Amino acid sequence: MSMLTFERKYRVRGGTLVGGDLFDFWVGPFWVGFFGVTTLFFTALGTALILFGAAIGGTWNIWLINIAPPDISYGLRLAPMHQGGLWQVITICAIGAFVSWALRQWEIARKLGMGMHIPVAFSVAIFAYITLVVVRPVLLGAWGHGFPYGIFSHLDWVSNVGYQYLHFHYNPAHMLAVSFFFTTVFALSLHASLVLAAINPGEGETVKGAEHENTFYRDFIGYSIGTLGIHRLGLFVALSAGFWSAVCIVISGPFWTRGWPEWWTWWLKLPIWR
Ligand code: 07D
Ligand code: 07D
Repeated sequence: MSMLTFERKYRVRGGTLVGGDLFDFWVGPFWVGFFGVTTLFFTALGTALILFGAAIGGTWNIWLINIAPPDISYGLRLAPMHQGGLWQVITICAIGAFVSWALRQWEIARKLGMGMHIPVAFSVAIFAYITLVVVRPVLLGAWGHGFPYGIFSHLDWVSNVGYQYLHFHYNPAHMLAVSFFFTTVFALSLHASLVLAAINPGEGETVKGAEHENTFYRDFIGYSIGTLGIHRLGLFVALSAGFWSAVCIVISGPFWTRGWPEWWTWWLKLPIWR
């Protein structure tokens, strides 16, 4: 595979957290690293186990393949392979692969002398996943509270768990998470349209830069957050969405067992109404 001209400059040793020089090399465009090897290991094993689960699950329909967690009666014990044990090992593989991936990002960022924003951002997604399949099940006392691995079956889980709390939209942390998701899309659409408007104008027009971008917003609403600022804001709203998602599900069950609409009765009980 051909190498881009600038790539050679950055293909230097160092920055590894584990393994020293051992895995400090490239295969084609990919840097390998110790955590590249562990990612590959966990991904291959996890995928093979999903295929095994599909083979014994009675359908090869991609939408219907389902690998369910153990029955609640197993509590926090290991279950037999065919009764949820497979889900437990796949969960270990998934966590192994995601964490390895984040550590690989960490090593590459170190190698290039960059900030740790990328692994930190990905860690928030991993945090949400671990909250769903480890933290909440442990707090509730059974692995059976994790979500099943299947395209449609995991949707059923979200719907069922949502209705267990009557009306999940009344969960205040879910409100925050949803609002942050919407804000993220809003921020990206404003940012992307502004950048395209400046650097990709009609044919024959001069390409514009940050000055035009900032001036557009100053003329328009009297304020421009700036080129660096919009990315800070974007990362903040995106990570907040993931963070409040994790909060909204971990409080459902371990800390609030009734319907979410009922949580709002604190408002009616305020002394100011008496
Ligand atoms: C676009 C980056 C690329 C990633 C993609 C996902 C697999 C799974 C597994 C056959 C934005 C690749 C998918 C490797 C194959 C098997 C066994 C990211 C992009 C394209 N969900 N979810 C989807 C996952 C949860 C929910 C689609 C994963 C929670 C709802 C895809 C996880 C809850 C809807 C998918 C996870 C939940 C979906 C598109 C892990 C709350 C949809 C995802 C590891 C968070 C949508 C049929 C996407 C859909 C959808 C994957 C967890 C809710 C299959 C890997 C339990 C309501 N989820 N999901 O574009 O169409 O993400 O479902 O936590 O409506 Mg989900
Ligand atoms: C967990 C994914 C982690 C992914 C990782 C990486 C690979 C590799 C490889 C592509 C967190 C995986 C990578 C596999 C792929 C290649 C090559 C992301 C995760 C580590 N809800 N709700 C949320 C909305 C309702 C309910 C979150 C909206 C109903 C429950 C978000 C609506 C009821 C749970 C959200 C709505 C209900 C949620 C999800 C609207 C059902 C959760 C985002 C408009 C009747 C979940 C932590 C998220 C949660 C969650 C949005 C409706 C129930 C805020 C917009 C009323 C039970 N909902 N919801 O968490 O918080 O991403 O999970 O109606 O558990 Mg909800």
